[in-house]
Amino acid sequence: MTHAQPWTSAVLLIALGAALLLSPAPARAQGAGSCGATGTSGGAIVLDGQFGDWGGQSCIPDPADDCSSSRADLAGFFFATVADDPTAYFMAETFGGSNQTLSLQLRIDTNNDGSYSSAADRIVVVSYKPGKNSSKVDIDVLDGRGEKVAEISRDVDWGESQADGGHRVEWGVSFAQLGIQAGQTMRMTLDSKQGNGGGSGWCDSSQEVQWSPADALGLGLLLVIVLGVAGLAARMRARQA
Ligand SMILES: [Ca+2]
Ligand SMILES: [Ca+2]
Ligand SMILES: [Ca+2]
Repeated sequence: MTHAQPWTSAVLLIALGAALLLSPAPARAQGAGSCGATGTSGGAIVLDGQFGDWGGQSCIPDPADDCSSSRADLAGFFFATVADDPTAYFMAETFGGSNQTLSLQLRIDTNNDGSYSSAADRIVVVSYKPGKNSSKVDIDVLDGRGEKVAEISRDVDWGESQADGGHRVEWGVSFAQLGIQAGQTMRMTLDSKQGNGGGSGWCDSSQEVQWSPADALGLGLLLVIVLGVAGLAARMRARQA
């Protein structure tokens, strides 16, 4: 019964290829640099107002003194994905810690066509108010025309308290809320200003970056693919027998 052997080899080859394709790989970013580790690179990003999880993640450093408000003067814009988690994570750091509200808008050209203003594009609006020992962070997602897509948070403690410096905030947006598939290339820019939001008067902006967030599809899907291929091989063998 030698005719079964090529199928066995084919299944093994396809399974190996799938394993290689699906193995965790860092999301690609063009133009990203290092802003200096804020901790040890540990894999998972946890939205908890603690920032050690951002060490070693991709980052766009931003110069000092390019905005009249040190509170809104961006120092770094970080972004990351985590294996098996279809979420894009972000973190902003400013030079001046403060009890003042920091407003941010993350503009995302999701379809990478050079325009940020279509229904496919997204604007993530962040309001970060440090309290004495905690913080209040509100996050909303709009489309590129300003129509609301999702409310992500109200009054969550995802920023540094005044006691901890009051100059870093983290958040996450699911791929579904962004309207993207894993691995899709998009462009993005982060704008900042002191005080409450609104669509104008931004003080500082990060350099534009191109990013392909990927969640490195997990073992579950790999197993489904391998079982599917094995099932097909078995049916073909049965047909040939
Ligand atoms: Ca964290
Ligand atoms: Ca700056
Ligand atoms: Ca666009």
